[in-house]
Amino acid sequence: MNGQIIRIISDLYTVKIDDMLYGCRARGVFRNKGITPVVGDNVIVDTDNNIIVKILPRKNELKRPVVANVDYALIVASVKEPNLDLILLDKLISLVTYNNIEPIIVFTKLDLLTEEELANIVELKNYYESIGYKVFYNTEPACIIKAIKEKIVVLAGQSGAGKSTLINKLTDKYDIETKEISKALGRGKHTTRHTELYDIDNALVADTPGFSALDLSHIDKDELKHTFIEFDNYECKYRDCLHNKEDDCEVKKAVENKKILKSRYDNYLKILEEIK
Ligand SMILES: Nc1nc2c(ncn2[C@@H]2O[C@H](COP(=O)(O)OP(=O)(O)O)[C@@H](O)[C@H]2O)c(=O)[nH]1
Ligand SMILES: [Mg+2]
Ligand SMILES: [Zn+2]
Repeated sequence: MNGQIIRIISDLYTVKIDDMLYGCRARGVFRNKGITPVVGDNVIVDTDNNIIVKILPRKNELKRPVVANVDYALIVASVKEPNLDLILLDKLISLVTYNNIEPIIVFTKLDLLTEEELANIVELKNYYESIGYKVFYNTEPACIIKAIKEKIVVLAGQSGAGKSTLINKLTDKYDIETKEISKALGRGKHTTRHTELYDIDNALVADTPGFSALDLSHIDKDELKHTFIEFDNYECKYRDCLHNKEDDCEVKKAVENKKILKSRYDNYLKILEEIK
């Protein structure tokens, strides 16, 4: 039968099959081949003997924490303290998209904004939603819980953005340590020391995934443009157009016509320059 590994304690694997949990061992053959089943793996289980007999191909795999088949990344972006960092946001969106993970944007600390600043955030939210992303505020935990139900989720975002606070808003099961942000630096201290998977309404959520290095260098410049999903709506004169110096670039025209958000395009060019 088909199931998914949701917990591993030493060599005991908890596999969820339909809505039942099975305590399983893994077949010795995996060890010989150097394959280790990880949380998130879709597996085939011999339910007569409670043995995992096969690991199905992974759509992605994170090294820290070790988890496979991540569905969503909750990209937590504070709008103040630390200030909204749109290039970081767009980088994270690209990075997770490249890894076959769907981004969900969560803005935090809206309570620290003036009304005028708030209007800008609403506009940004509308834009990211218009290109197909789910966008929430951290003040709507019920909507976030609904969106991630039964999925494997990682949290990403700057230190001090409010990731641990968000988990505490989503569930009262854990009470994760959060820290005052350092006023001197205007940014958070590193408060998350260890990684763990939190079970939130049957969603598995990992704090601090291995994206902190923000290494986009393995992304090819021809692949980067497809991670800016709205660019794919335009057909340029040249099929290999990088939307940079080429003429008859429909993406550049769309930026001029305000169909594409200027900051998205500027951030694309910056990232393109970084990976070249
Ligand atoms: N005013 C305000 N403060 C917040 C909000 N979310 C988090 N914080 C504060 O920001 C600081 C850093 O939050 P934390 O969850 O530890 O950030 P992490 O490093 O991303 O896990 C803490 O002092 C939190 O209390 C929010 O929505 N509004
Ligand atoms: Mg934290
Ligand atoms: Zn183009």
